[in-house]
Amino acid sequence: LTDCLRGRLDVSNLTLTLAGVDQHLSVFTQAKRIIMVACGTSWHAGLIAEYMIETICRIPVEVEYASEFRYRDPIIHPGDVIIAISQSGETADTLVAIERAKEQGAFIFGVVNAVGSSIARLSHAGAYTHAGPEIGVASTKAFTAQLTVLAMMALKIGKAKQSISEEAYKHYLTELSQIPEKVQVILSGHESIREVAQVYAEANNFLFLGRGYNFPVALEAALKLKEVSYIPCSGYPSGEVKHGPIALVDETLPTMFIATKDKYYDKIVSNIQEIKARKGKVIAIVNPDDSAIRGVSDHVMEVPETDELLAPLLTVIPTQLMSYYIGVLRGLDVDKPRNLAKSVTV
Ligand code: F1P
Repeated sequence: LTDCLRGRLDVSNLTLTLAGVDQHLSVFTQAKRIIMVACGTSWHAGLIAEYMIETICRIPVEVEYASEFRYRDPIIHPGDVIIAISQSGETADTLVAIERAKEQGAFIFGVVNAVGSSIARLSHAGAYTHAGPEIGVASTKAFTAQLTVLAMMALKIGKAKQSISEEAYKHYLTELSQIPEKVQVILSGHESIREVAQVYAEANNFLFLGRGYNFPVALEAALKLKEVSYIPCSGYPSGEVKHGPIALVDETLPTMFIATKDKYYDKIVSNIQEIKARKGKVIAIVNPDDSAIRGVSDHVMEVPETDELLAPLLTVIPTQLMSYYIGVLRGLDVDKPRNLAKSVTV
């Protein structure tokens, strides 16, 4: 996990990375359906990719936990495209799930970090994420690398399908090329994230909320904190909070809102007010020019502005750093959390 501080996104690698998409472009443009299959952090990347691909390519996407998919009897049509996402490339659940789908005629595309791994070899084609080795068990820079590759895939397919305009395509590319320096800005502000972590290091519970592209980031933030601090925590879409989780809120519960500017901004402000009205503590991830959310939150963490489709690449980083600092402050080995393995091969 300490790799998070050293990790960089190398957008320049993507021409090489996406050769597998170029070679099979018609498979993607003609796909009636894409199914993401993955576990853990990689599954969260799949959820964000669902939003990206449906927005840019207008292809229906389903996102399946491989650990369920392999044990049920899913309907696979020949011509379905399965995107298997895995850092290690060795996760047994994902491997078995794609074996089954392949037998039924699906086209398998692996988005994998480990070169030559089992999932890469079983796939018809793929894109390596080139994140470098993850030192810690909990996945961090692999996640941002997966998102980058999946965003580039969506753009390539959308351009070929003409489901986005040339202007929108260029806009996303420009935004993407600026992500590495924006990541750097967030990393250099890590001291203020540590200060917030210090306030909540002894918390007994944590809630993470987000809407749209930031909803899967809330899920990933909850998973990361759970993995490295053992604090029970959960992530939900912000709009779900009134359907149950609000019962947890009192003055001891910290709630983190992933609340960068998007079309749901006003809704998020009222979600925060609902938590504050029940005396909950609120930490919000916001853009620098934000004022409304800043005014109703106990703490804010800033991330530079980008298009909402790419926001997860930035908003996840303060959540990773907060988990890291809370784990360290609790005296835990954040690189080797108890009961977890880097590759779950059974
Ligand atoms: C999936 C995963 C990781 C998690 C942990 C256990 O691995 O759930 O997301 O951090 O290491 O495995 P992978 O298929 O992406 O290698």
